[in-house]
Amino acid sequence: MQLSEDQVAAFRDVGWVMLDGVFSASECDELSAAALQVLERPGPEVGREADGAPHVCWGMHLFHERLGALTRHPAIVDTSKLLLGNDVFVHQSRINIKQTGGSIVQWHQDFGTYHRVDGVPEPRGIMIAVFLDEVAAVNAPLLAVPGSHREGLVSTAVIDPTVPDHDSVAKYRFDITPETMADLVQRYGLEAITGGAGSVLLMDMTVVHGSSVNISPLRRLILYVNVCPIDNRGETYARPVYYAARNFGPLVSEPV
Ligand SMILES: O=C(O)CCC(=O)C(=O)O
Repeated sequence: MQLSEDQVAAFRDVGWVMLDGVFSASECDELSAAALQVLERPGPEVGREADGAPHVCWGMHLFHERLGALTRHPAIVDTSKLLLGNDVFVHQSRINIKQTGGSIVQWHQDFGTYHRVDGVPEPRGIMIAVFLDEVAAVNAPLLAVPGSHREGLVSTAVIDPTVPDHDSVAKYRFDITPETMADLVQRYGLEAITGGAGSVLLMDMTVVHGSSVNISPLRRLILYVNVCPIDNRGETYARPVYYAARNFGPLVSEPV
């Protein structure tokens, strides 16, 4: 799967590009079924809401063949190789299901944790989001600061031990302070990223993003595959394998 020149230019300029209609309805159903099965795992790889409902599973591609195969889909491999100029490996994957009334995701950069905790040297990598439901303004879309990848690492980010989700999702997340956020939004703006089920978002992993609570009854299931070029590997091995790769083997695209 190839990207047009305009799509490449949008990715470089804005920090992300949306690809519509990549997965069919039946593929979305298949991937959803696999994701829901994996979310039933009892282990520490699953993060939960206060009421115990799962809302994230890290390392999903390690736990289900169908989700492993997703990481070799041309929309993931060919596009990220083109944008990063090298072979790529999966640094981290995750399932994120926004439960109704569940948690928010504070403003952060994925690279913030990958660099500071996992020892990924450079801000080169892509967060790939596969939308399995329609993501609209009403069911807590990703919110992101266009152009914020140009800032590199936002230096004022901190791990906040007082946030309610500190024991799970926020333990390794460097939240961006309100002052920095206000400054970024004033200079760059802020956008909601919406798209139909089956669409794919390619986002520079240095873009500042987050999401608010889903107060709608509408499910919002997204699969994330975060890839880095093979010359930009985590060097600390500080976190379990479901958070940060040990396998740096290049992804090989499997024709669909
Ligand atoms: O899916 C979301 O709402 C946000 C997920 C996210 O930002 C992340 O896992 O890095």
